Amino acid sequence: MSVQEQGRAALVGVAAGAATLGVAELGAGVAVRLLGATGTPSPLLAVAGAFVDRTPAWLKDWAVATFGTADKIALGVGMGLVLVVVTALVGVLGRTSRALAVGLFLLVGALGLGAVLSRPGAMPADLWPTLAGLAVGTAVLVAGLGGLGTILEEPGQTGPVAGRRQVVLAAGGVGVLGVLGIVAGQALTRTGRAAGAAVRALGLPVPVRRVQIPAAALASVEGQSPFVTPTEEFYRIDTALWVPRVDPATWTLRVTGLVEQEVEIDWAELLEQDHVEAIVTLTCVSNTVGGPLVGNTVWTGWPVRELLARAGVLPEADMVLSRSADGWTAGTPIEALTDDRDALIAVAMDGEPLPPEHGYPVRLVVPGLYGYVSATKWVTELKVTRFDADEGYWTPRGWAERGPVKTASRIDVPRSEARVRAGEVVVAGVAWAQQRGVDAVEVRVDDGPWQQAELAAEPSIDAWRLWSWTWPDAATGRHQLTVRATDGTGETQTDTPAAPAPDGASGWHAVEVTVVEDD
Ligand SMILES: Nc1nc2c(c(=O)[nH]1)N[C@H]1C(S)=C(S)[C@@H](COP(=O)(O)O)O[C@H]1N2
Ligand SMILES: [Mo]
Repeated sequence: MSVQEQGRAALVGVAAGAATLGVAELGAGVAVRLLGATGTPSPLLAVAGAFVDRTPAWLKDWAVATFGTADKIALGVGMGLVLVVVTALVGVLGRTSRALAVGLFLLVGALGLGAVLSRPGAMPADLWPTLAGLAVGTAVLVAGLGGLGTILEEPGQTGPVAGRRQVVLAAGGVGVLGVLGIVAGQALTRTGRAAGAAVRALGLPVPVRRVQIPAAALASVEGQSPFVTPTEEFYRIDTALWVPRVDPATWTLRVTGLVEQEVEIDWAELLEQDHVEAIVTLTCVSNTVGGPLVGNTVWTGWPVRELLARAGVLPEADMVLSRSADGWTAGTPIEALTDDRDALIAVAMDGEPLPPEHGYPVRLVVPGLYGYVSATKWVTELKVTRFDADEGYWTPRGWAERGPVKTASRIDVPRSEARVRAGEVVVAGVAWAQQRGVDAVEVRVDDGPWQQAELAAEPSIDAWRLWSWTWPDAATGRHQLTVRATDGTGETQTDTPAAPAPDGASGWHAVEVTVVEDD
């Protein structure tokens, strides 16, 4: 088989794949938008979701480290490449055996169907878009291979043949249509899943306790993180490939498990409770030393302990497994939700309803714990249970059962690899030790002595603390600046480096700068 023939056959395979997904994704968009599908009828999103769920910790770390919050885009590109290669192979195989090609094609389709069925909230009806896609795709494959095959069987053929060119053109056209279908279907699905402005206009509770942020807590240095992270810049981490659309009108939160009585509240009831404001810094366990997966804001919510008290927690319970609308779970030690810290059933951040990607309409925020064991977005259930009976989503995937936040500090300015002018150089950043507070921050130039940084006010031990230090006499050349914090219990951050897995990174943040002549 010539390279050219192989190329044509590969094109037919890819066109069949594109046709399948074009029909399936368009159908999925219709299923989500018009038919109220609760699962994941999109085979692309279902396969991606199933893949993410099975991602080992090291791969997740690598993906976050390499692509940051673009990890989902990277996953999409990767899946696209794999699909092109596999369908091209199907096409080439079809030149030898049409039956084998169709068999392999349907096998890949079956994986998609399995993925759709495995997603949270899946119903058999979620399968029809993929089935319809497979029917169309198989027809394209058989017709395309047939077209090429007939031509091949004509004896003594040499130059270009009109029929063959027609097959190639048709396959190309089908491929383009398929890609358009995929794009349109995904757009339908995703916008359908994001909470619209209409449902967001439902109003917020008036907190019975407000926080005051003193001016002395705010940033004083340009380039330093603002004390309150703007919501649109707040990091986002979750396993959701589309943002779950949760309608407050039908949302409820149930307390189940080891309780005296099960309790369920709806949105209207939640808004009637006594909400409070709390400044809490949220951190991801995947954050590397000096990394960006941390943000601070004012949360508004109803204390979790009050809801748990209504249900009556049984004495043997030691964990709450919170579950989100998309099936994700976190296992939180019961004491973190029942002691007097501001563990909230939160409905607002920075005075606004939660954006869809941060958990609209309701999420948990628990000071002192990494997000993966506490900060369930789109929360719908609190199952009171035991660590020896249940585990949160990330625990069987290589992350620790418990995730208290480690004391950390970060240099925001100067940035790593910055060029700064000799003389006075302002060094500034943030430090956090939720539940313990930050008592000191020190900065060191190269191997010099530790110098005390100036600390901004600390309106809450659960919020990060801004700090700055003026390097009085920066001399030309390359230098390293290192920071370390001491928490409210007097313990200084360890310099022993640790990777994020299994329970959070440790080590001191350092940046390299080049000091240039002052002119
Ligand atoms: N439903 C759901 N909630 C979730 C997660 C998730 O994957 N699904 N990830 C958690 C993790 S690991 C973190 S760090 C925080 C991040 O919250 P944010 O995206 O609002 O910053 O959400 C937590 N809540
Ligand atoms: Mo996280």
